[in-house]
Amino acid sequence: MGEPAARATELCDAALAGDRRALARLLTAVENRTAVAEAALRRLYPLAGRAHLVGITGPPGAGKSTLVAALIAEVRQAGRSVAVIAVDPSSPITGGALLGDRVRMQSYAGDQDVFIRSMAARGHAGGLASTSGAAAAVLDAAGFDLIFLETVGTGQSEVEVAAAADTTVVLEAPEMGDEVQAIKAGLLEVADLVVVNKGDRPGAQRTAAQLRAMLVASVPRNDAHHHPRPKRPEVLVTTASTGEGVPELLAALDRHRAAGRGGPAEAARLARAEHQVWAIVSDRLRDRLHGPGRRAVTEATLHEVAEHRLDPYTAADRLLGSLGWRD
Ligand SMILES: Nc1nc2c(ncn2[C@@H]2O[C@H](COP(=O)(O)OP(=O)(O)O)[C@@H](O)[C@H]2O)c(=O)[nH]1
Ligand SMILES: [Mg+2]
Repeated sequence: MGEPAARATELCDAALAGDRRALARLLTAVENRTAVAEAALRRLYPLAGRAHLVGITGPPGAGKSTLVAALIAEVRQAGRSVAVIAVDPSSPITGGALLGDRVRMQSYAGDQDVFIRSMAARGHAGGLASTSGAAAAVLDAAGFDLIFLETVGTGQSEVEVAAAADTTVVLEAPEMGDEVQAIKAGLLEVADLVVVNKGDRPGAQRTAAQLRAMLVASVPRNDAHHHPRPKRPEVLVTTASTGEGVPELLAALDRHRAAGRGGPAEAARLARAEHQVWAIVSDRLRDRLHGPGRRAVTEATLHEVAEHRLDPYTAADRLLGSLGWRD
């Protein structure tokens, strides 16, 4: 057994036995896409598939982190375990700016059934989705009942991360201005549940009513991941800072999960699997084509395309041919 495989076995054994430091190290390996991570995922993936993966996205400041904290409290009260992956460079959930959040999170310091991890939104296109998908698989294998993926709904890749979950929650806050209204349309398409947070603010109920009207007007359709979304999303109102509406939100998440068996959630899982496998296939192809012995030919071919001396289809055939691939 090679060095990375041995290290992976050691970390996996410890993480599965409940060692949270080993779990954190595995997630670091996943984030850095190391050989240890790959070996660990080969081992852990068959153990995953039981957790409910919930994406929470929305504009910055809508209250995602505060809501996640409130959901953690609710989930723990029900005796269930929960992990959070915050894919948000500005997320206060573990490292950041907002003292209130940090204080709230700290009350879980000794709780084995709460695990919080922030993840940098970096890497190549699709990298974020495959990294967070792999991180979710590790946490799933470690036995967490619920996994929340908090992403800021401004970039396409962040939205995709949340949309690849079993259940996608899009958070809005009342009267956030025109700029946010523009984001809204795109975000709503990926929503299984829409939550208007800051229910204590004036206009929350009106915003919820407007959103319900928008959703009635829009024809349900499949999103970028080809998830069938035949059901119009429910619109709920929460006040994350007091916990109001949070039990109802958790109940709605559970309902969506229960209703999704054999339906949209299955399709979401298939789309996620496809995305993960294709990301690995394309990484491997790229590595091979730029590896020793092939790099010069690959680069020369790319230059020919850039200079319009070769068309991209012929170039692709030639590169695949150089790997011995013929159809
Ligand atoms: N009034 C009110 N403020 C809230 C509520 N939820 C969050 N906030 C505040 O809104 C700000 C942004 O919250 P945060 O959770 O960091 O938003 P995120 O950027 O979406 O993660 C913070 O000052 C929170 O305390 C709420 O329900 N009501
Ligand atoms: Mg946040």
